[in-house]
Amino acid sequence: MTAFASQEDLAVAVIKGLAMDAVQKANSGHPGMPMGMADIAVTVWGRYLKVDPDAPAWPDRDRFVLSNGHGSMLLYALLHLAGFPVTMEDLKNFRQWGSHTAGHPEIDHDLGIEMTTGPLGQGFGTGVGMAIAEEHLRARVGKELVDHRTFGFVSDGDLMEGISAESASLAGHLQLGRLIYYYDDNGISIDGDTATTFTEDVAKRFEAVNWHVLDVDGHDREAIAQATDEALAVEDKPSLIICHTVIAHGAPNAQGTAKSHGAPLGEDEVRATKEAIGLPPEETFYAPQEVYDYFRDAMERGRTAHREWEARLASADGEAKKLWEELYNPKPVVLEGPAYEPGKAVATRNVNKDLFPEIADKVPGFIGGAADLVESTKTEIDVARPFSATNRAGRDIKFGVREHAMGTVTNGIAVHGGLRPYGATFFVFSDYMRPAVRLSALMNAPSIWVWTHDSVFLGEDGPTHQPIEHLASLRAMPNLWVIRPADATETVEAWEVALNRGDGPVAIVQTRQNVPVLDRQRGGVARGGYVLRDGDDVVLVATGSEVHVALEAADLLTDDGVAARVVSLPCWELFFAQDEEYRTEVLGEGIPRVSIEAAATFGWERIVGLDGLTIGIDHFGASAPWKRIAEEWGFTSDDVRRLVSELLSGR
Ligand SMILES: Cc1ncc(C[n+]2csc(CCOP(=O)(O)OP(=O)(O)O)c2C)c(N)n1
Ligand SMILES: [Mg+2]
Repeated sequence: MTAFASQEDLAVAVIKGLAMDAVQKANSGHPGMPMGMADIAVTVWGRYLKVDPDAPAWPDRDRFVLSNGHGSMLLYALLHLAGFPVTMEDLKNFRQWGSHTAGHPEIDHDLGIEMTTGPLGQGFGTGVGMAIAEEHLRARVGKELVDHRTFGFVSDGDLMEGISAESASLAGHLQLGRLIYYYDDNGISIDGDTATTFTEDVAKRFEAVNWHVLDVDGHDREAIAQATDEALAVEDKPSLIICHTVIAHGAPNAQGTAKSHGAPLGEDEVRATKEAIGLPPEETFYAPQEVYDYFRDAMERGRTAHREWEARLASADGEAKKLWEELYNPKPVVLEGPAYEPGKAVATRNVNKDLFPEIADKVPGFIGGAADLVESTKTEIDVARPFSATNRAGRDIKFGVREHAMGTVTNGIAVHGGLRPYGATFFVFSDYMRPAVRLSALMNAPSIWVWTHDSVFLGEDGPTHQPIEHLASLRAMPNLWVIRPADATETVEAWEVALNRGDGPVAIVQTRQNVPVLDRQRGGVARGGYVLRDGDDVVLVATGSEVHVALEAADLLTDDGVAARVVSLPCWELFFAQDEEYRTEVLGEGIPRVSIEAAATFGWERIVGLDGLTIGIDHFGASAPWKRIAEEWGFTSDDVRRLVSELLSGR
């Protein structure tokens, strides 16, 4: 075996070997990126990154985001060699059923896997969220306990995706100086040379949005280290280190080719590469003791930092310690809410404004903002003093008109830990956030999505602004709780549910228009649905503003001798999670069911059955005052009364 000039050279070669072998064994995966970024990775992990393999989730660790997550074998190799709980067996089971080493690394803080993507560009934005979380916590708690950086790897694909443009613009504006990204500028993406698709001047683009941009040979570790030192010294701008690299670096025939992006190199090329880079060609998964020793020494930096941090936490002054405890060991949240008079007209979005002072007080980690619609979403903590370059302690984040970034940044804050973030906009624009919402659900991230202007009843803004299929499509997303409260008090409960969910996202969907406050007991939202008014001839199941239509219709139906039950069903996911007894108690047995929701009827047959009646809107909206829309499309109590009578007489 060729002697390596340095331990770093050995580490780079071993990582390349592990990536090649794991992909070869799985007969699937991406060897090109891990080989092309191995020099950068060894520099960052070996010389800078502050993490503790014995305590992967230590809150003050540096964050390492792999936005080009297709290069997952790079991360798994690093985690394994550095002593995180990723075993050699895991590497050998790359991409196999039940292994820790999925094709794309999903979040797993116990293994040292930070949020990584997946859908290109999401990691970029999530890292921005992590950097915001760090700045904010450092301002609130103090740098004795919060003093870490966010490092990320990004690729051509990440930078081509629009979400990175939004996130970069926000990061530059907010002067997130503790964020450092390494751009794998290898000129290759799946379909070939990026000269055919991506010829913009990346350096100029990032400079234009207030980033500190550096340019290095991505295989020159001294140059990478020097650029990192410079990036660390610049505190008022995020840094992008453009690293010129060769994909599949070291593979005699495969390097520099698009083929090496996402397919095994082939036995012959793997052997030839091992020979070329000084690894024993006949060995697979080669990792000599020296390479573990090298990483163990490097990880000592993080272990020591962690020990010192524990000592500082133990001796922290009362105030900082107390806040730390509240942030990291939150107690269940009980919300009182304003005393809303039954019958009073209150748009459910308006509850946000009334309730936020109480939430902000009881949940010190509560932070978030809207995408330039705070006037409409009413999501305000202290908007006059937002989070900014000069006010890191601000708890209102002005996302600007950047819904994609708001989604991914909110996730970054959520998975950073310590904070309870929300992002708010019009419900129809949830489409612009959907990839991030899906990731929040997939990652069990407790992001709170606040979506106002929830139906055609937003009125005059017209069909482009009126959600139709959104409720159905979001209800179809696993692990997302979608709550559409019927009135102000249900909205208070919805917030309580959201703030107490630690293991996944909750969406709160709110009306623009006023709705009367229901005369009812608190409780019910947490069970997903409940009986508002009893009756045994027919069950009217509604959500949000249509609950009131159902109640009025039920009153009218008494004149026809029909006893209609009204069920408010603000959250399907929570309702389906109840035991059968409760569900039957609410929906009754053998009683005809009618659903009323001003949205696509898709899915309601799950509640009302195929012989039930679904009252909804299966076409796009219209621009008009909302009462007129309700009349035109059958959402008045008279309409419902008529339809229910027809249903019952047809039986
Ligand atoms: C949103 C999204 N679109 C498409 C893909 C599929 N995909 C994976 S990697 C990639 C591009 C690869 O080019 P680059 O980012 O430069 O990575 P490299 O080949 O240099 O490692 C694409 C299109 C994806 N993961 N996410
Ligand atoms: Mg590339």
